[in-house]
Amino acid sequence: MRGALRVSAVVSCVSLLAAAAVAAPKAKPDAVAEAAAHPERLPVLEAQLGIAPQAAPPVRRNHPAKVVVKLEVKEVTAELADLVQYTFWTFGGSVPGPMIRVRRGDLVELHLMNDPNNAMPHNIDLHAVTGPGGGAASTFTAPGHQTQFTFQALHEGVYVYHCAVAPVGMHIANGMYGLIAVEPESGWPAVDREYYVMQGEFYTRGDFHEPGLQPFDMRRAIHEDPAYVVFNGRDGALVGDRALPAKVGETVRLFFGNGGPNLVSSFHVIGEIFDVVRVEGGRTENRDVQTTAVPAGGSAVLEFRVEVPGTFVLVDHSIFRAFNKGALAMLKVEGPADKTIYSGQEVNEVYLGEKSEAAVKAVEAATGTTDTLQGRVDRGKAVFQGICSTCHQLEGQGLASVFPPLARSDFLMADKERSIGIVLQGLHGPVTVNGQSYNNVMPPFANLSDREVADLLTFVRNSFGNRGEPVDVGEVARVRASLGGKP
Ligand code: HEC
Ligand SMILES: [Cu+2]
Repeated sequence: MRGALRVSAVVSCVSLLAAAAVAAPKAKPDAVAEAAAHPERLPVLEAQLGIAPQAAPPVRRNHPAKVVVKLEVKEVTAELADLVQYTFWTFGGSVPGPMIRVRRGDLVELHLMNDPNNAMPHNIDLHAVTGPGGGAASTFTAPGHQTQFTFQALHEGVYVYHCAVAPVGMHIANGMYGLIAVEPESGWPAVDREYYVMQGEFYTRGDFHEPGLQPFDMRRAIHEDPAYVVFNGRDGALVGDRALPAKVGETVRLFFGNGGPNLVSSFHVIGEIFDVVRVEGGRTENRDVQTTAVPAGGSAVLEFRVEVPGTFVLVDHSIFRAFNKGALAMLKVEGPADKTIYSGQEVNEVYLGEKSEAAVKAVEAATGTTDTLQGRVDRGKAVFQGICSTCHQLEGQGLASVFPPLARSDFLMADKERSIGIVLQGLHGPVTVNGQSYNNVMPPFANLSDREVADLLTFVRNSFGNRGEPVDVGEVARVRASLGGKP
């Protein structure tokens, strides 16, 4: 509208040539062309890198520049999980490598240094590069050497970079990946917090949480059978004290990358919905998304506002990876509750349904089941097989380092009341069973009736090599009452 008015005013008094110039108001030249016109005149800037989980800061420039990025490759032995060590190959000493952030059109002068203490040659393939090997062809670097090349960031988006020296899969599996973000000329909308999270798998000889220094296992890698699927290079990198912080009302942007080397991530934040997903790290914006697929060697940008306080768990929704391989991180949101958006628990009371004592009695009357010890053990066995055996296994043998055994369990047999409490209340935190430590979560089974719990524990405490007195209904009722539950 304003442009049209100006044109008519100008045409009346100056030459047609000038009118044409005004009619097409001089657009700011495309940043790629602008930088290419006089590359030697570009200001030279040192890149400000982002060390995960902090994202690299926004570029905040309205002109192109030459950005100097220095990455040093380090082979380091560090923790992959508590008590588990691994020799990582890294850009910059950690997994993922530093996040790089430039503006579309920028020239990026990339320096790759290979620490003289390293054993392997390395290079870098940045998916933001247009050119052979994404830079790998120019950066093959032996230990104690450095290489350099320059590329122009032609496309906006968020790109993975990784090492591409043979065996490529092994270099990536050992942790050699990171993200480079190429902002559009005008940048991305401002948000309150930006974080940098990358998923990756680790193929160790030992299974999940098997302690000690674990070597890389090529067979497992070829079979795509990782022991670990983690965020930011370590089981528990972003949980507990290391959770990502935010406050109610803030907007959060996650730069999420998947180093792979093999698996596609089904990235999800439990209890949140992404307002915007920049699909595959490109320009397509999807909205109102629950779970986004991020391929190996790909990325996504997730934006959301946090409306209510609490702990929001970031997972790969291929869910065994989250609970059994480490693909779990936390966002801790503090601030006032909004009971309209989320009420919190409103009801928690006993619901017996068809399991009421009356129903049990009716079944007994009909089937002639009596309260002999054998009758109770048989009923207890049915409950065990229906519920407990899913985790503790059919013979009560448990599952190494995940579910403790009930068979010959010193912990179970040491304290009858405690075992009743465990069934009613569940159990979490570290426990030692037969000399092995476990630190996992057992959910509560308060919905079982007193008689079911009594029968169940009578069975468990007299099976799988255990020997103990029966547990009677009155004992369960007493423990339940002492826990504040309803009779
Ligand atoms: C969803 C999986 C799961 C189910 C189902 C489950 N448990 Fe557990 N149980 C666990 C975990 C995990 C632990 C260890 C918790 C910890 O590390 O603090 C555990 C610990 C225990 C312990 C104490 C440790 C030991 O081995 O003696 C007892 C006793 C026990 N469970 C009994 C039961 C009984 C009886 C049932 C059936 C009602 C049951 N559990 C159902 C997962 C489960
Ligand atoms: Cu490498």
